Amino acid sequence: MAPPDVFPTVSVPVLEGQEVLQFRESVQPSRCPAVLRGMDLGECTRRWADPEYLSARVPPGAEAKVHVTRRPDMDFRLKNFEYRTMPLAEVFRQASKEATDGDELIYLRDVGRDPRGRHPALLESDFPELAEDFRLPPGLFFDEARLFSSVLRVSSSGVRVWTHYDVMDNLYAQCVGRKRAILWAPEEASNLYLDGEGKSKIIDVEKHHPDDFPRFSKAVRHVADLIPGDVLFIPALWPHNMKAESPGMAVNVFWKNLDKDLYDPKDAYGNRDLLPAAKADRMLDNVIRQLEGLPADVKDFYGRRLIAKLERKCLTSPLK
Ligand SMILES: O=C(O)CCC(=O)C(=O)O
Repeated sequence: MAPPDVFPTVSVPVLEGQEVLQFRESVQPSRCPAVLRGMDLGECTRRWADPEYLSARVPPGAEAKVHVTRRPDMDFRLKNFEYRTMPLAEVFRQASKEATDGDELIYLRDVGRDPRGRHPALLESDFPELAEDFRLPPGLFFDEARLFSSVLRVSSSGVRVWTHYDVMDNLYAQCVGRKRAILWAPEEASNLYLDGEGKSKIIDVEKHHPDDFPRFSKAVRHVADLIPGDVLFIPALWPHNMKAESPGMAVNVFWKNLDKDLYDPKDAYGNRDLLPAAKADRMLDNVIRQLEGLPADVKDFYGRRLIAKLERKCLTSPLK
């Protein structure tokens, strides 16, 4: 068997006890991920492992829209999954089963109760019966007035969520099961081949892709192995890829860590680019159009000059 592909890797620091209390003073300002271990998340860490408990808690007949796939590495472009509306009780039962190759796998990301998907998910209003079992110490991590969403996630073993970034700080609380999180610093952005929607084009992140994505191999990955009671701090703009190593449940909480006016008011998921960045991106399309009529070598020259200018004016460290 071929040896596994190896990437430059660092472990995400695991903080416990007093260190967790330093979140606002040192962890969040560092703009680096950290695992806050041994958090008291409420009854969820004990009760939610039991699908029968969960099924009995939610109202009879309650349904949810889930991703269903037979391929553990979900691919948002090839859409190797389907959206299916299922009874919640069945979601909990099916996701909790140990799956074998080719079985249907489930991934639920709560999208809120608004049928048009315009309102951010909130555990308290979307799943009030389950919200009683979950808590994060109020005020310890961020001012409550900055809360954006709290999202219930349910996952079959093996499901991997594609690499993407969000624009808000995020605490990912692992309630049941094990999860491996791979994160990349924002300065790796150009090595991750992000598309226009902030998702990486690379689905298989365990392999090198020398032909299609040559720069990917040098991107340094930060890895965290989460267990129940862990809370992973995912700073805004850190692309991340998450794999369920067992059936699992989590709640993740997004908050507006920057000036509220910077965020897109139509954003329901915490992943639309900040308004000035989205505007700059549209303006760049215009810049590109300006160069379009030029011969390829001339366009290449001016393209490189523009990149150098952006590097000089916008980056805090040189392009890697
Ligand atoms: O449920 C997962 O594993 C994905 C979580 C995630 O991508 C996020 O919190 O932004």
